[in-house]
Amino acid sequence: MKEMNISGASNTINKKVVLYNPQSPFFDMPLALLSIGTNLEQHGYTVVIVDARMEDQPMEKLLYHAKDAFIIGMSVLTGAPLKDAITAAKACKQKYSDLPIVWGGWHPSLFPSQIIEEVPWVDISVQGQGEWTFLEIANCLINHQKLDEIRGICYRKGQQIIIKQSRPLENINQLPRINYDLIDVEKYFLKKGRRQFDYVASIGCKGRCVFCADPFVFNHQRSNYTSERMIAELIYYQGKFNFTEINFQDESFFDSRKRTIAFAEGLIKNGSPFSWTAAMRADQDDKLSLDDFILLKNSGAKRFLIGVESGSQKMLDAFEKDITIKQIFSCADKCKKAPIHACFPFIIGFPGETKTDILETAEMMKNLGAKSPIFEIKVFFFKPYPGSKIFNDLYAGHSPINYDVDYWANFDFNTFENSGISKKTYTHFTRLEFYIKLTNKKSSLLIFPFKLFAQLRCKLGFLKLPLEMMFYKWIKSSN
Ligand code: B12
Repeated sequence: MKEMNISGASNTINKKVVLYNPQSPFFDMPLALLSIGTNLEQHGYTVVIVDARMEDQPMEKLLYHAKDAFIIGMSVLTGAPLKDAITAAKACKQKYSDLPIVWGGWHPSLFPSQIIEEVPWVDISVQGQGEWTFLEIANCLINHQKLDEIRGICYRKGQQIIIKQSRPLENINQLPRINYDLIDVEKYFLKKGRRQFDYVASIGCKGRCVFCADPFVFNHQRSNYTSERMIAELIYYQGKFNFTEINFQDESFFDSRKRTIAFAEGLIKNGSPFSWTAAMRADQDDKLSLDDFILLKNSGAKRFLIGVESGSQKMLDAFEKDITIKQIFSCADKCKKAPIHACFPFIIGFPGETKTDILETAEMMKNLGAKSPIFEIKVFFFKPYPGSKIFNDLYAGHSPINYDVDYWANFDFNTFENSGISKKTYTHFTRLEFYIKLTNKKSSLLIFPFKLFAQLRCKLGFLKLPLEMMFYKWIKSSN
């Protein structure tokens, strides 16, 4: 095990930091690196962000910038991004063996010591919020000091792996306004195919859902921007980047009614200059009246993502989701009346789920889908998620699988393999999702007969022999 040679960070005169965002299939702006990078800039560092998703030759670009950097930071999610981050860290270390490499983000927050044990190219893994921790690491390396005083990190020291005490969540209002010029914003608009700006107004979530890793990573703590800050920043960014919509990346945007309403009123005062989408917990609807929903709509609210997970109250209680089926329908009613588009994701295949629970879920999907053509139903298949309570309960100490770094690098949340559900259930629910979507499509001469079939199928629950589905997909693909 090789301990990092802190004095080996030979380019400290430059104060150049390179931040790397690994490969993944979507083009959301790298908000974590932007926030960490802006904070470093404010403290006199030069920051370069290399986003692998935006480059033709990302590794060449990373190595080019690494040459005169004194530290590299990488943001790592479980799955494909982890796989790419391993390759990138290895390439950097092989070329510049003394260059310290720091990983942060959700995967290193979940597996601090596993990374240091199993990925020899990584020197430090950071747990939880990164802005303050990374700055302290950078200062430490520049000044050739020891890492011992820094909270929320894990690293090698001789033969030992040191895991420091975790860092409580800091108030994000202390952070400077993000400098989006660290990335080429226009390039993201181009890749997305629309002028959609990414922004996050909070960190953490107070929910305790057993299938989510948030309680583990942020320990039920949460910090959010004030509504005044959000309005001032977004109006400034809109003037600068001329976007038409905002994609709020918050785990749960509507935590406080007061903040939500002040934000919406602020946007209306400024002429509702863009549309926006955000994630909502269905119980947050209790705090918001129909008039509030209409106000949100008038401020530009276009689409809410409302996690349902299951149509069985028994399962929702087992997930400790603290949400009732009644609240979900009440929330849907307000979206319909406002009107605001809504997407309702479901998850099939939870441990302990019975046939009755699955049938209740299918019914709920159909009922919600039929409520309004502006509603969308999404189906996912349960996979034990690293760091979640459900994962720990299921596999603590007696799993047949070796959950090493390699396993997590090849982990795919989106496939149904290893999800524990049968091919039959998988097929049934992907077809149901397809037919519900079709019933909500705008009518046209072409769509009309397909819609009729889809409505009938949803009503009867008969999804076998989907010939018209195949025909529809064939027409679409040949257009
Ligand atoms: C935007 C987003 C994405 C973007 C990626 C953004 C990017 N980096 O390029 C895209 C769309 C690509 C994405 C993909 C996926 N995502 Co996603 N995503 C998010 C989302 C909504 C926002 C992330 C964000 O920008 N947050 C704002 C920043 C400021 O917070 P942060 O990311 O936590 O960063 C802080 C710390 O983590 C840390 N940090 C982060 N990076 C670094 C780097 C260094 C060097 C340091 C020191 C610290 C550090 O410091 C930051 C500031 O304090 C989060 C939920 C959330 N609100 O966090 C889910 C989330 C991160 N995603 C998640 C999941 C499950 C996925 C997918 C698996 C979804 C799927 N079904 O495919 C895939 C991942 C893998 C794949 N195959 O590509 C999970 C976590 C998964 C995990 N264990 O890694 C989250 C938490 C959602 C959830 N609650 O389940 N995602």
